[in-house]
This record gives sequence, structure tokens and C-alpha cells, in this order.
Amino acid sequence: MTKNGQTQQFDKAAFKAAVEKHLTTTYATTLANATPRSWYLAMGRALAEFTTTNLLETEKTLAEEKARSVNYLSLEFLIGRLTGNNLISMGLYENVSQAMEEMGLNLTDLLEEERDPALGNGGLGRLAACFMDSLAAQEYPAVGYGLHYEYGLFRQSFVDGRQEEAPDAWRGAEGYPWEVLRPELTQQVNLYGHVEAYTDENGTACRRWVPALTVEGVAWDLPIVGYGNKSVYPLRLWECRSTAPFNLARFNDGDYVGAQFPALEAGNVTKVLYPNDNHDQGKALRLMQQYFHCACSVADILRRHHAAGHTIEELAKLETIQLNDTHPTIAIPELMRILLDEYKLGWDAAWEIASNTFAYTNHTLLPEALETWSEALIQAMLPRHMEIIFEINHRFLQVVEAKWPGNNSIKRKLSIIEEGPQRMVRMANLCVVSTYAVNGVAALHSELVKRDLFPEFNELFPGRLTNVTNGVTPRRWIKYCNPGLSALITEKVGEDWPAHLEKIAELEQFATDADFQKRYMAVKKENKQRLADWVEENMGIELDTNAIFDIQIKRLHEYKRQHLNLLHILSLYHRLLNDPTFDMHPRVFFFGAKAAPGYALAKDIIFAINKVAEKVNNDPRLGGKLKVVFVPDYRVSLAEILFPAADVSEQISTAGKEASGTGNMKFAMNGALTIGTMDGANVEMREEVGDDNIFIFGLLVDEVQQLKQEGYDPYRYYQADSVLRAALDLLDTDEFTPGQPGQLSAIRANLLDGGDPYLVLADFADYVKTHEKIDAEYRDQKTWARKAILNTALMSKFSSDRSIRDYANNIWKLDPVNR
Ligand code: 26V
Repeated sequence: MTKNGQTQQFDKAAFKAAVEKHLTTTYATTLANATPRSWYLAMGRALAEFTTTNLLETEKTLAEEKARSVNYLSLEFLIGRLTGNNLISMGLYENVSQAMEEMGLNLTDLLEEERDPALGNGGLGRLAACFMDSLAAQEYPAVGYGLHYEYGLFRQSFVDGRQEEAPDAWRGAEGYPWEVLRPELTQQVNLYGHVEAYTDENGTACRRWVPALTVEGVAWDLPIVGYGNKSVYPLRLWECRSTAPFNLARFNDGDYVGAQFPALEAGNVTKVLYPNDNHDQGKALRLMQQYFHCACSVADILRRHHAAGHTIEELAKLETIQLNDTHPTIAIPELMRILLDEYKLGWDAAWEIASNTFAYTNHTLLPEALETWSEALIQAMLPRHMEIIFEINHRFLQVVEAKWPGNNSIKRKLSIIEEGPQRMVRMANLCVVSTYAVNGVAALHSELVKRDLFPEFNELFPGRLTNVTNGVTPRRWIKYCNPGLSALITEKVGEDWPAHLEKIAELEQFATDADFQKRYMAVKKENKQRLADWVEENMGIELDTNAIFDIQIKRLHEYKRQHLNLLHILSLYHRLLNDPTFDMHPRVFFFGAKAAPGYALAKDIIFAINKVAEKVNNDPRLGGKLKVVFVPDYRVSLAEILFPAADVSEQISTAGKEASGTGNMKFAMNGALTIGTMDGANVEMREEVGDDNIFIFGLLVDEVQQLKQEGYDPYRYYQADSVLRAALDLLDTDEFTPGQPGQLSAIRANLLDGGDPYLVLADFADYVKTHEKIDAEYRDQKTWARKAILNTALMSKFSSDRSIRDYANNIWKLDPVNR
């Protein structure tokens, strides 16, 4: 790496020629006709020449070095735009900016031409993307395995305040410039059929799967560029294609559609990302996606393993497979099937390998998100896998019997198979039984996994259940998205902080420095202006950057309690109009959130916030003190504008429900103060910054559980608190939906007659009080600046580099290989 972080030889003239060549030959565009989009595409292709070369060379080095590697299996990788980020990792941002300038083009504008690859729903998918970035930055040998969805997470628009969904063709007609097709890696994937018994040439009784349908998995590689080094790792995304586009016999019969049916069905497997977040629906096509992903990935891992000259017995020594939640669990019986039926290993030998290869990360405790698949569905689609799951369970239940002899209720509870009207396979149980490590994603969450979700497993397999606290990549979430702050940090602590975030702790000494405070707050102001400009341009709402920018951006879910935030806004509205003594600093409440298309209450909450926004933003009686902005189509590229512009970060889930959160970390790094519950990683953030520099409120996990046990009655809070009552009752009027009362009543009904499952009313009073404290403290800009600076300075624990080192040292036992 050269002094300015450049890892490539960069020949500006050659690069400009390459861009023009791609423009004319790859995109068939003349220089005269080129649009900003075609320039962006051509530039992307020219840059991908570097990354593809380095990707192949990295693959070669790692095979030669016989390095142990991690395979990160995830149905989701929410990577966001790659061009700007890759330029930073390659150390070429300035060079390329200049080259494009010389061709009369502005790099910042060109970067805006890239569509977000939204191949994930939210936290879990974004975490996978940050982890790939940190693996490459620290050169821990890794391959990311995912799916090449034709359509990513739906695009959201609001029509009269209601969410509408549209398909997201993220690659555009021209294809994505960073991806490269790897035809030589194509895999065959079998489905359906039956299992048959046979005797092999040695007279051994064997079983084999006779499938009824075969499809093809085609590999697309996206380059994960190591920051400041020469390693480029593949994010390998599988696309499903039909192997039999025509069944000629049936075609000749005149059955045109029927003849093509296999093609239609196979073509659907990787069509679209399922838009559910935290809700299992048990759809057959989703199971097919999961198996398709696992079959292609496991086969590719074995291919690489053998290509590097290793034997199957050495698999667990050289490869580890991390399962990102239970979504890729079927990889476990798939590997067992291959070891038993293809390598002809005995059960014990196969189990020894498989159970020492896999590790599993749990990302949620919500019961409705814990995956189960009906035995009948698996039996029909994957008959041999169902047999193997039964055998794993049979042997596991013997272990349970040995530990708790005669205790059938424990057996029923721990069994991989849930008995009932229709038998179900519990994927989390299969994972815990079949892996060498299980981790939660924040200290509190991991304790709850041990205490509440899997207490008996924890007794049965001591040491298997552990914690790795989540993190986020400081490259995208500080350096790239917040250039102003980055320059300031570099000036004070030197330039290696993006790769060594511990360095930012040195900022602590400037927290009380008046000059630094001023410059830090000036950067914040610029970032608020950048967001305000976006809002004005895209939504036509004018904002005052002297107001407190208070932001909640995350998927819409009852447990995340956007409606608690809404009730607070309603209470401010009510007080501004009814209490002449009430004074508040101007505030803008921002929301960004997508609701799962089938989640009615979540959609009602979006509608309510939009309706309240419409009224509040145009009500002269409020004197501009209150604004509400719901940004449509919240996505990674918008997050990059929102996080740096926040004064206040809303992390207000019911304690015990948010496994970790990662947005909380991005806000704090960028100098927002958190208002949050003692949930997920908020707990550890408080430990790092100290109680004075975070606004904690609400019930603790144990208090939540106790209150529920005692019999929680939301009406008690409604009757006792007039502010709360006024806010809730506004939802039953036509205040925000003139002439049409009742349009927002579903939320109020859910909170009162619906029993308020997430204890919104119980936490309301403390939440309001804590916001009053924020209002008061913001007025003292020096104190606020000090606290904001301390948040930036004290966040180094939450770099995903640290998370990945924890995985590498404590779980994977993985060493870096420097190129
Ligand atoms: C579950 C399901 C169920 C089946 C249908 C599709 C689907 C898609 C995603 C999920 C899992 C959601 C779990 C999740 O995203 N958890 C989040 O993980 C973050 C990273 O660890 C963490 O910060 C968040 O707190 C946690 O909610």
C-alpha cells in the first residue's frame, strides 16, 4: 500500500481509455450520445477490471497457501452501492475523481446513477455486508454465499399516505457493472423425487435420492475489496436457471406451456427476495430458495476444498461454515447426505465432520420469526434430507434420554420435530444440535438465548452457546458517508483510524476543546443541510437546520415501536395547541421504514405517521416548531445521508425484543445522542459512553417479563395519564383525516383493547420525560457538543472489525493471510 492508501497501480491515461472503450464497445454508446448513466456503467466496468484480476489472484494465493477459510452463508447481503465504497477501499477515489473531471464529468454525480443492490431486508442482511467488508479489510480468508435475486427488496412509495410496493430491478437492463459471471462454477441442484435402497458393489446396504427435477445454479461474483490491501474476496450469488428449457416430447404434443413448465418453475426460484423481516410464512418457494442456496454453496465449498488438494476427512480443519440465522440450515443435512451417500462415510464419521464444520448465529427471539418447516413439505421436496433429519433427531433424543432419563416433557421440548396436527421441523433446534458454536449478537441477547430460548441446550452442551456483539464497518458508515467528520478525525488522530477504530478514542481529549466543538458542530450542521436539501428537493418540505433532527430509521415493526414515537409527537402537538406555557426547541422527526407487504398494522402505522405529518407540517399554529418527515423508500443510500445528519437517535424497542440493533451504532459514531431502552447493543453502548452521554428510559427486560406475568392492563396507564390519553384519543378523531374519523383507530384499538403486546403505554411517560431532558440539554450547545464528540470517540468497540476478530479468534480459529 502506498502512502495515500492506494493499493493499485493507477495509470490515469490508461484508465480513461478503458472507460471510453467500455462506453463504446460494452455499452455501444458514442461519446456524443453518452448519458450520465452510461458513463457510470463504463466507469464501473473499467474499475471492475482491477477487482476481477485481484479476485482471481486472491483465490489462487489462498488455494496455494492451503489457508483455512470461513464460508458465510446468508440468504441476504444488503450491500448497498459498491462504486464509491470500492473506490475508497482501493485508495483510488481522488485519482478517479480527477480522471473523470478531465473527461468533463463529476464523480459525485456519477455515483448517484448507481441503483442500490437491496439484496436484504434489514439488520441481518446489512450485518452480512459489514462482515464481508471487515473480513476483506483484515484479510481473513472468506467467501460470502448468497442468492442472485432478480428483484431486491421492493421499492416503496406513498399514495395518499399509504405504502405501495413496486418491483426492484436493481441490475437495470444493462446488468450490474461490478458483477462477473463464473460459468465454470455452475452447479446442478436436484429437487423432489424419492429415496431408494440399493446394495453397492461391496454388498453394503445404501440409500440414494432419485430426484424428479434438476435445475442449474449459475454463479455471479461481486468483489469485496479489502480496505488498503490487495485482497478481494468473492460475494458469490447463485442464480437459478432451468436445465431443461424444453421438454421436446410434450412440446410436439402441442402442450406449449406445459412443455416449458419446468423452465418457468426453476426460473422463479431466485426471482425475488422475500420481503418479510421477523415473520416466518412457511412458503414452499422460500424453502426451495433456501435449499437451492445451500446445495450450490456446499458443492462449491467442496469443489474448492478438493481443488486445493485436500481430502474430505480434512474438511472441518480447513473450512468452517457460518449460518446467518436458520435460513441456510438445510446445508447441514445436505452436507450429511453428500458425506453418507456420495463419499460413503459411516454415520459417525460423517457427523464428526459436519458437526465440526457448522456454526450458527441467532438473530431474534421473537417466536413468530423462529423458522419451522412442515415435515410433509420437506418430505416432498427433499425426501433424503427428511430421512437424515429424523436420524439426527433420533440420535439426539438418546443423548437427552441419557441426561434426563424418562423425562418426556424435556424430550418434547428439545426435539427437532415438533409434534402436533402437522409435524414441523424446528430449524433452530436442528442448528443447536448440529453445530460446534451458537452465538447471539449482543451481550444481553446472548444471555437471553441461554436463559430463555435454549436453557436445556445450554446445560446439555456447555460452552457451545456464546456471544459476539455486532458491529458496523467504519469505512462505509463514517469515512464514506461523512467526509466532513472524517477529515476532522484524520486531522486529530491520523489517517489509519478507518482500519483501526481504536484510534478514535484519542478524540476524547478534544471533547471539551471549544475550537474543536465548534468545528465538530459545523460539520453536523453541513450534514443536516445536506439532508434538508434532499428533503426539499424530493419531498418539497422546507426544514430549519437549527431544529433538533430526531431520527428513527429501521424496518417497521410493533416491537421497534414507531408508534411510541408517534404518540410522543401527538403529545407535543396537543401541548403546543393547548398549553400556552409549553415551550420546546424546534424539532424535526424523521422516519424511514418499510413494512412487510402483508403486515397490516405496520402499514397502518406508516399511514398514521404520514397523515400526522401532512397536518403538522402545514399548521401555522405550531409556529414551525414541529415537523414530521417520513422519507419514502428508505434504503442504504438514504441511510448514508440520514445517519450523519442526526442529533437524536431513536432506539426504543421493548426491552428484550431487539437482538442487537446496528443503526444505533452508526448514529452514535456520527455524533447523534441515543434515546433508547436497555435493549440489544444499547446496553453495551451505554457501558462505553457512560450514563451521562446516552438517554436511557423504560422498563428493563425483567420488569417487562414481570409486568406481563402479573397481567398487564394498558387501560390503567390510559386512565392515569392525561397526556397519554389526549395523544391516544386524537387517533379516534378526524384531526388528521378531515371528514373521515376512524382511519387511524386501528392503532389505538391495538394498544387498548388489543392488550398492547409491546408495552407502549407502560413506557410512554418515561419516554416523554426523557425527551424533555433532551430538549433542555440541546439548548446548551457546548454540553451537547461535548456529548456528541464523546459518542464518536467511544464507539470503537462497535467496529465490525472487532466483531470479526471475535468470530475469528473465539469461534472460527482463523488466521489472516496477507497478500
Ligand atoms: C426472518 C425471516 C423469517 C422467514 C422469512 C424471511 C425472514 C427474513 C429475515 C428474518 C430474520 C430477521 C432477523 C433479523 O433481521 N434480526 C436482526 O438482526 C440484526 C443483526 O444481528 C440485529 O441487529 C437486529 O436487532 C435483529 O432484529
